[in-house]
Amino acid sequence: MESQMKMMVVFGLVAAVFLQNVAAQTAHVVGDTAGWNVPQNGAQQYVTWAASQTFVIGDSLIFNFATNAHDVVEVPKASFDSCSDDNEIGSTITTGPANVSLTSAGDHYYICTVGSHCQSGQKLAITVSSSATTPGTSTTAPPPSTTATTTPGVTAESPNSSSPAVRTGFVLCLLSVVMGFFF
Ligand SMILES: [Cu+2]
Repeated sequence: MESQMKMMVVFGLVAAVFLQNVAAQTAHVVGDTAGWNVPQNGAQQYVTWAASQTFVIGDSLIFNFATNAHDVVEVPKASFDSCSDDNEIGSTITTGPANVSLTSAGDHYYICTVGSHCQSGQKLAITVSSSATTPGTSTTAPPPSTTATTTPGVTAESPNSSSPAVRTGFVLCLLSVVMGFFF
């Protein structure tokens, strides 16, 4: 009975770590409750929405719309500005709701090509950053400074690549302490 409790504690710790990593990926519901539609108040609606979000590689966009009423097409900036589907990136998504994964950093532009929806403001521009620049990890960067002072070139890389490894190491250490304590 007691050993079951111990196992529960260990599994709980492992689960907590996994959840922490999963939580780093965010599904952004485009337009929130308004969904992916012709905005009531023009293009500013999606500009305002995008400004309220932080997009990171690994996140996803969820476009909520009725199939065939709208579509989603990623286009280059020039096409976004002119509401044309020239040089379309990938394929047109016509089935809603649609889940679009953000797999590369930089600016991404999405429009609806149905009727004059884009001209009426159904267009979305977002900027995706690499996961290394998330606020949560950058604030914990100082520790590497002890070794970084002599190797400036390596400084930029070490927080990015080592933070998951450091976390894993910490957890393994914690687990071994817990295991040693209980068993
Ligand atoms: Cu539309």
